[in-house]
Amino acid sequence: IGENALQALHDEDYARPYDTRNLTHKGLLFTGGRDAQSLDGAWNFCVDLLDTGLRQKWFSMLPAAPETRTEPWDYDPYMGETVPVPSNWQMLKEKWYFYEGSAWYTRPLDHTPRDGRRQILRIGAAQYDCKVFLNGRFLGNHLGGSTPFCVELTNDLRDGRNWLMLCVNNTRTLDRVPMRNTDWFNYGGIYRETQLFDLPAAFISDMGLRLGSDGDSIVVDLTIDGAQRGDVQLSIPELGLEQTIPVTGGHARATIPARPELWSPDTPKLYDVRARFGDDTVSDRVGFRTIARQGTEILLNGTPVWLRGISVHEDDLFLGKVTTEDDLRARFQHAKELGCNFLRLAHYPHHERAAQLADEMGFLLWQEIPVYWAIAFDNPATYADAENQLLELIRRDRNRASVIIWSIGNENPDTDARLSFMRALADAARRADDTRLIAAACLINHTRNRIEDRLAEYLDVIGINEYYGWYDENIADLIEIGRNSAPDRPVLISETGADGAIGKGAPETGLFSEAYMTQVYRQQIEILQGLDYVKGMSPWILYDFRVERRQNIFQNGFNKKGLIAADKQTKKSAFAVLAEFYHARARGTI
Ligand code: GCB
Repeated sequence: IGENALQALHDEDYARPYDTRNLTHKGLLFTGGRDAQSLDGAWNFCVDLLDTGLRQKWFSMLPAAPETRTEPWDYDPYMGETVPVPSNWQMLKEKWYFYEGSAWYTRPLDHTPRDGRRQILRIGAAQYDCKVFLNGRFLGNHLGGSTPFCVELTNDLRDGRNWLMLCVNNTRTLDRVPMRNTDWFNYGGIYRETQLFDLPAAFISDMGLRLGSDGDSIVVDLTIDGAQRGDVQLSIPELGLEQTIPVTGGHARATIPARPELWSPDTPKLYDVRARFGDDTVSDRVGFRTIARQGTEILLNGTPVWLRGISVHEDDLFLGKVTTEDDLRARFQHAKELGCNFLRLAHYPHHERAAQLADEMGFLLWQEIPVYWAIAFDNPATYADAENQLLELIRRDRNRASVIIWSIGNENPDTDARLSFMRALADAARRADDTRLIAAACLINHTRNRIEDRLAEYLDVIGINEYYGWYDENIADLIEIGRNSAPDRPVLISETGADGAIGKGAPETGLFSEAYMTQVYRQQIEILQGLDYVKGMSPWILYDFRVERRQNIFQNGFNKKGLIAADKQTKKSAFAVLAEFYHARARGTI
């Protein structure tokens, strides 16, 4: 038995050396408008339930013809089965459907070095822990299954053929964010785009733009990687704006007088923005608007807005969590048909294209991190992971006018540990971005029948998930809660709904019937529209979605609260009920 293999058999702490070099928001590259080499396509693949790969160091095995190898091997990264990237392995083979553990992805990278160029790898998302190896060297690991991360390859790339290996692990644990128990499917793998950026020695690594607080200016904020000084040329042609912004200490900031037309769902006006530093150019399409809360109102560009919303997951019958342009467009189209001006992207950061399309099509968005139910609120490592996911999301999407709310959690038990954890998250979000509202799905005190959550005072919008008529059978309690509560800030009904099975074997009446679901919608709408502090709703949910924990004969592995079935086509009757309400609200007739 070889030395590596022998050591591996006795090494209980096999994973520790690979957890120390974290890839975080600090290294996340601004990619707007940049060309990149796509690394999508076929990657060599192997599931690795026992983590043999880390123990035996598969990543350090050099490519060689089998007949020339001198030691036996349990896996050869350079030959064998391939899978497409992006994908979720559960959707590729039935035997991988419930697989949780590590999996290895390997592909060649051919490289010709050029003086002064830098190479940055970007992974759109990998669920959940992703360790990156290049030519046998460990370059870092990323935690969090829904945000992008970058790793610089420059100093480890060789002339000619290189080998990139990613070890992706989707094991549910108590200290992760989310933890072991969720109501959505634990898809694993590299399920968003992978890219390689070839950049000059100094480049723009971040660019943020927003409307100045006076409304008469645009505030620009740039970070340069690889140079302390120089000039950035910023232009917004449609505003006739051309500005030189000096860089000091690697940063460039400016407040530029300008009066852009304001973005809103009715007028989703976007401006092309371009920034150049030396040989490096980035661009973005940016809308400018204000969002604020005043008492129980939410003000968009100074005017009260009522959020006609719907919640959505990232889930597809055939693709799992892989998002396509067509699917996103169809989703927004359904939201338009419903009469929505708002979507809640639950319960984790969705594909970045979602917010870009929402900018273009005119939707307001709630974006969220998976601080879901009872995660390990007293564990500092769990906090670091949650905060990193939040800051990565903010960094990725802070130029998106559609995003008005960062949500920091969902239905978390009201403990002291949770309160300090989530207060810290709210502070971190505000420090990173003071131009948006902070929310969370908060709690109802069911004994006193009123909205009551110590977290509320640290939020701008109180999200309430309530299932009166479903989990809480007595719908009359909702009327009492409405009466007993007097929140000093806006409440958004971030969830409500009922399962409605359709098709063969579905019940005609009672729980899980379409008729019952429709009745719940009617009752909810009637009660909620009478509450003046309720400033919107995003019922649960647009489409039925896959989940391990729901296995009764009507669910069969799916949550059936969708207004549309999992085929994303067949509408249930509650769809028309909500649409009628939203269209009437939009017309101002109720
Ligand atoms: C909730 C959760 C959501 C679930 C939903 C349900 O409160 O926030 O993730 O899927 O209820 O259907 O039970």
